Amino acid sequence: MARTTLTRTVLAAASAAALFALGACSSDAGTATGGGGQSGGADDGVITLGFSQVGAESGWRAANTKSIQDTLTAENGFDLKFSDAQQKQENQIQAIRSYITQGVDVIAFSPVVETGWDAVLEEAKAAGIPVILTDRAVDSEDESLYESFIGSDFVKEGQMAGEWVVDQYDGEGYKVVELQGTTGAAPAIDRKEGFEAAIEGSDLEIIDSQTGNFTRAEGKTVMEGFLNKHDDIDLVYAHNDDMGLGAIEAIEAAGMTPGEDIKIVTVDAVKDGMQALVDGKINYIVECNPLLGPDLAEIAKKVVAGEEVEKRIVVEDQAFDQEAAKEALPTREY
Ligand code: GZL
Repeated sequence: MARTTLTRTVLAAASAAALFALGACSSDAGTATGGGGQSGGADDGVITLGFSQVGAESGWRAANTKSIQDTLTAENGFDLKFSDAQQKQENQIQAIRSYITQGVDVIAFSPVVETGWDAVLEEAKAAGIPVILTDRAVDSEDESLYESFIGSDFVKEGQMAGEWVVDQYDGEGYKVVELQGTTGAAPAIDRKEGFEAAIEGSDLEIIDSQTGNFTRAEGKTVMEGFLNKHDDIDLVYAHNDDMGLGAIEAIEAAGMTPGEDIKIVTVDAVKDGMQALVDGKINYIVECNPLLGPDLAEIAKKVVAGEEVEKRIVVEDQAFDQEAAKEALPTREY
């Protein structure tokens, strides 16, 4: 069956020049006033934006960083200040405080975990600096602490993965092990929730679940542990391609054939994952589009201009089986 495609509503602009090509669909969001009534910075016409990135843990993150850096350029009216938090919340909080001290026009970040942000976001609000969330959400009760959240629906991604697994393997008594993303991160929490909801009522059973922190190395190590502990694993559900690729290494080192002896389902659809899918080592991938730069640039410009912005911009995702991956891989942007 060709790829199970939810209608893509985000035109993933390939370059900075495609700002106008945005089409991110908004979910049932209300709209926020841009910048909380800020007069808007950028007196010189240049928007100084401070961005705190999670880290460089995966192929997805590298593609996401490239999209942001390729779009928020001087030619596009931005002075981008970019920091890599190496997957540590304290580094992100430090970076955000630094941007506040510098008096940037806008702050944007992908929160490594959902909790622990209210204090620093209150400081940004007190300084009159609007904040935009990209990729991952915060669990703050106070939605006035940020102008907009641009990112995929991770629960739906988990559901899409689970629905495919049920469709393919229900009735075979499959034993599943789960490689979770970073503990406390929105995609890890939500992809787990969505997958479990989808397999509810089937005869598939999750017999083990542990974080591999979204990295290939940790995914391999955790999978090695699973293989030592269980002799009846039928399928791996990995919250991202990189951990799935690590699992492939562990399965092959154990003398088994990934994609056959042990099936693998992942999320992201970055090039390395899609190649493994074409090669039959992964069986299904749900995409999580990392090209958020154009959406961020558009929302930042609106916020600085004091225009209304959508509180929630949902990046729609698609999914790939092997046939769909063979068709899509040659023209993949990431
Ligand atoms: C998802 C993103 C996740 C990716 C991982 O939007 O936050 O973090 O799925 C990445 O590959 O490390």
